[in-house]
Amino acid sequence: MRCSTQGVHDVTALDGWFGGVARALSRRTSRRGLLGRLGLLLVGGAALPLLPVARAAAGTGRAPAPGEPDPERPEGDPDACEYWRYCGIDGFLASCCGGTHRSCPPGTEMSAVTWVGTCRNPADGKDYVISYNDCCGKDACGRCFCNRNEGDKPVYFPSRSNDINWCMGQAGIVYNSTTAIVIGVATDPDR
Ligand code: ABN
Repeated sequence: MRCSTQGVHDVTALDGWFGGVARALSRRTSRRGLLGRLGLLLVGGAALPLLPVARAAAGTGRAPAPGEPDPERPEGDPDACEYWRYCGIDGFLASCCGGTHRSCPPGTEMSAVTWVGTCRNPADGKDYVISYNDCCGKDACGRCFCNRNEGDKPVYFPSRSNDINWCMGQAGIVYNSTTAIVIGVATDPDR
């Protein structure tokens, strides 16, 4: 039996090593430590809604639907086709072409004749009459084409159609882009 003493030494050393590891582990995973970590997780979870990403949809508890104002910019973005005033538009947004949603780009002239639509402003829930005046006298802008057509009627009903080049009465007949100008609050004819 030559190897028995060696074997006993090995087992004792291994026992000692495992014992040390187990003690270190139990020191690090004490019940108090575990509770502390659980507490940290709970506090961290509760703080998540305070982060900027979660705050974007604050108040409603959800992301804004298309056409609804962004809580960060309730007045809307006049460069975006989804902007509330463009509900009945068919054309290139003047605001993307050097002008604004209310003014024509430099070098163009606003059409005198136009068509009007009615759009709801989601910021106050009111309906507004919008005049879609075309900007005339320069080549088609080609940027930010927007075709929403709410309330649009076929061209044989010209006063209710947005599919008409309203520059036709102007000296510069060439169509460039379109504005969206509020001309008043819409009143309900049934009231
Ligand atoms: N009113 C915008 C427009 C211009 C030219 C042709 C169609 C529509």
